[in-house]
Amino acid sequence: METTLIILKPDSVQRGLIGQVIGRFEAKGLQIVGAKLMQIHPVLARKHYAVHEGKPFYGKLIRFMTSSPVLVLAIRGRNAIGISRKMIGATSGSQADPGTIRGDFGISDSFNLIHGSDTPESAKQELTLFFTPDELLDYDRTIDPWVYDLLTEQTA
Ligand code: 3AN
Repeated sequence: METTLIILKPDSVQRGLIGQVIGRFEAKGLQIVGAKLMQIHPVLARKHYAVHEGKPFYGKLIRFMTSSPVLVLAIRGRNAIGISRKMIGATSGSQADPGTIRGDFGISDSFNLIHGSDTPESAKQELTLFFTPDELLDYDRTIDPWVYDLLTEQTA
């Protein structure tokens, strides 16, 4: 099982898209193990996007991410990182394939609705930035045998 950090960015919240986006992750079978609506402080935004410091779009990116509340999610499942990246689509709304979140809901190349961690290492680091350990909840779901095809010897 992997846990990944998803941020529904200010444009998702302002455009009233958060319900539809969360619904896609739920419908896929991924489990929400953490969620909070928050206004990102510039210090946190700069830590989260440290790899982009110095790039031409960096200042605008920090202003965008701190301009209005975001919904931060921790999402868990088998291959959750790769699956959620595929569901999110290419960085630019104008290039993202139909069927992806960015491809279906966005046009802008910088206001691109959603962030998802891209590797297990970045997921671990980003989850630590946005959630305390007690904000990530371990709980069983009765649907999991149906989501993951968990037939046992007894039931097969
Ligand atoms: P992704 O979110 O697809 O992994 P990253 O991590 O390369 O994309 O970029 C982080 C964020 O920086 C993007 N979500 C986008 O908001 C912004 N960004 C990246 N590249 C550009 C660009 N060329 N012009 C404007 N904004 C960009």
